[in-house]
Amino acid sequence: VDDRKVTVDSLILGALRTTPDGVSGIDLSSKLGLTRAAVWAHIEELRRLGYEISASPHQGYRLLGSPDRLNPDDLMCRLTSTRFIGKDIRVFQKTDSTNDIVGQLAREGVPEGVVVFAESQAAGRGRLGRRWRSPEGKGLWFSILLRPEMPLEFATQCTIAAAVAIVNCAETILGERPEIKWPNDVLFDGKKIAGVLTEMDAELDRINHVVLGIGLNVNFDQKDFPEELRGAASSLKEIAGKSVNRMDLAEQLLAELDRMYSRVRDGHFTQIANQWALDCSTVGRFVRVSQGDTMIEGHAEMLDESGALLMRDQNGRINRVMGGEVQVLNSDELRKSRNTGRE
Ligand code: BT5
Repeated sequence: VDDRKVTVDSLILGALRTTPDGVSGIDLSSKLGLTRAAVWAHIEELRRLGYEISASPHQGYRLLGSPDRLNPDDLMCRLTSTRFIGKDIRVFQKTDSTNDIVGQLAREGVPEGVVVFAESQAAGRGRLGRRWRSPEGKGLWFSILLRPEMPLEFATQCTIAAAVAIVNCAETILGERPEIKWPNDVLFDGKKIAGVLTEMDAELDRINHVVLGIGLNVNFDQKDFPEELRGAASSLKEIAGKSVNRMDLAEQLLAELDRMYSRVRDGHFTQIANQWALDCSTVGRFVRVSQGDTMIEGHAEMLDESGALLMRDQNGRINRVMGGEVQVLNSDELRKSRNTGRE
């Protein structure tokens, strides 16, 4: 039994996409159990949404072009074989934060895998109350509801899995792998192109749900970034030198997130952790991690099985770090830090 939320528009778009040479009105109406007039009405509705669909007596309906707008029905018809993610997809034109919407859905008991996109967010959030800039049409701003049956410390695995999925997907477009800055930043040439915000609701030792929020910069030019991000942020378009189709990207990214999350669920996090370690610019460096008022310095050794960063301090002790702000130390800072340690 498949519990996907499939609509008529989704079935029509699916038929148009699988038969690019055209599908007849009769075929569509018998397949969907609708009158030909009803099929026509749906086609008209899709056209109003910006889908370019030709209709001719010979070739029937043909899909000639799609708009640069996220469409849940279109995404649903493309993602037919995911295991967990994307069986229910919703798109908002504008919202405060997709993480809040998914959090709300989670409390209402919606099953895992629901994905909420927004074309723009008025109050997109980063960690620690920071802002995430999410202007209309420039990126993929979305959140996914997960309900992993795992102890709460494993929520970090979801964040790590998401970061690796973003890097895998970006590589297919850029031909090169971006780097990961622990735990949640994806950078290219030192500029941030994506971030992950993981929020969870848990009891003592059980995760109720995880909201995985992802922001990926797609079609920004440098001038589209607000002043404070210029030079510090980049986008796939800037790096690739051409616009990227957001719907194709969303399809690929959700499929990749589903593959990575399936590994987490199946207990194969180690595979992801190994890939992560290769991509991560934090591992193998001397770093400073700040968590509020406390600060830990040391050599970032590796991830443990729950996704925490293992750091060796000057005395050789291993510290397990679950979150915080990482800064890679340069040689000056390193010398200073060693001297302070000796006092
Ligand atoms: C993150 O936080 O990187 C997590 C971002 C998650 C955003 C998604 S969008 C969908 C979902 N709904 C939400 O409300 N959030 C999630 P953090 O590591 O705290 O980084 C935040 C910092 O990144 C900011 O302080 C800025 O310096 C920078 N920043 C803000 N917007 C950016 C952008 N579009 N591109 C690159 N950097 C940005």
